[in-house]
Amino acid sequence: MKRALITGITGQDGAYLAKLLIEKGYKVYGTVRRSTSEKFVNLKYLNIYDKIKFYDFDLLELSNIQNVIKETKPHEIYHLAAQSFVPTSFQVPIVTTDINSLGTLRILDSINSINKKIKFYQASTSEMFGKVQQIPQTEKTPFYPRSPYGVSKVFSHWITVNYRESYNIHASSGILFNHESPLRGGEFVTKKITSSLTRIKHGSKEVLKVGNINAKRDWGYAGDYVYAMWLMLQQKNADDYVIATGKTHSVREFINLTLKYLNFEYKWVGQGMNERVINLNSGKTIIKIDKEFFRPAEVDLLIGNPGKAKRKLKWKPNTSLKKLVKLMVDYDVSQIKKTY
Ligand code: NAP
Ligand code: G4F
Repeated sequence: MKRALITGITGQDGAYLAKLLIEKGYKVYGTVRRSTSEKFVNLKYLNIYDKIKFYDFDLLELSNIQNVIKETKPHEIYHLAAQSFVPTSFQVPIVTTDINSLGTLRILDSINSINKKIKFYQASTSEMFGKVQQIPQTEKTPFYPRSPYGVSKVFSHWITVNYRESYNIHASSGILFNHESPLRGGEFVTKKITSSLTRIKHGSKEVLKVGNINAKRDWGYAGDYVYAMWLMLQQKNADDYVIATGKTHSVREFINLTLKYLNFEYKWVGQGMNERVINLNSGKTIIKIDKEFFRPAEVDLLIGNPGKAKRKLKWKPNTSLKKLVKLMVDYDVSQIKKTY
């Protein structure tokens, strides 16, 4: 039986990847940071909580990382744990760097000293392209990160390449563009939009406040993207791959798709910071722009070219943005119905 260790199993990707690996017959071990609040909602939602063995784990603690690797003896490590929210990285840049950059190095160095045969997946990101130097972005596009998060991930990306080349470790980086799902964290823009507009549709009086609605992202579905992670570790040679849809849409377009799917009759009015969305049935403002959600430096446009992954991994995205919005809103509606 193959054994996989997933760091960050309580997050969005960790849940979908654990489900995929369990279906493939793996024994799955998951790392969890202790906290007082419930962490296992995603795993319980996917009905896999009972099938995973959990280990207390923090990326800041080298001996803890080494002990978990020694105890679980994994064939594959999927390193997904990170401080993954870009705005928070501006607030806590040093902690973000310790977790994301040194955390990755701690795992790679542990692999190098404990068992070089363990295959390693690094969760790299399109945020590394930042102020993009090429459109669309490929594995060869130079990085120009625009946040402490992006910078921290450039380090973890290159240290993965370095351990592969220096020590012959099967270490691959997936440069994944934004991917979303019903299990996406609530502060990321897609989930914030679908959950808030769903609540408003069901009677909430709240106003959805957003930042830069002109930013464009290449959004895919997390369920499709975790399959690419697994494929990377099944290749003879480790390598780096862009995983993306090849299409880009603005936050405004994402809002429009959600409003339409929820059957709102609505109108955008005003300009710039005063732009807002009016619900034509109630006459009320339901979406506003708020400067609180703008970033010190923005990534204006991301669009990836997944050509290499298509050719070498035979991977392709299967979920359109419209379908993704439907998946997310349907889940949000089901949660509201469950509550009442
Ligand atoms: P996520 O939902 O934010 O999950 C992050 C996970 O990391 C959580 O399980 C979290 O645990 C854990 N974690 C955070 N700090 C830790 C620490 N100090 N020690 C141990 N665990 C820690 O992220 P995701 O969307 O699933 O993304 C997975 C990975 O892919 C991340 O590395 C992210 O940066 C990267 N990525 C994501 C995207 C995307 O669009 N989703 C795109 C490219 C790359 P808690 O539950 O305790 O917080
Ligand atoms: O959903 P976001 O917070 O995701 P962001 O910053 O692109 O980062 C995500 O994707 C990366 C891959 O490129 C991952 F590496 C990273 O871990 C994370 O998963 O913001 C998307 C865009 C930004 O341009 C932001 O300025 O939406 C814009 N935005 C506009 N209003 C907002 C809001 N973002 C958030 N979170 N909240 C808003 O109200």
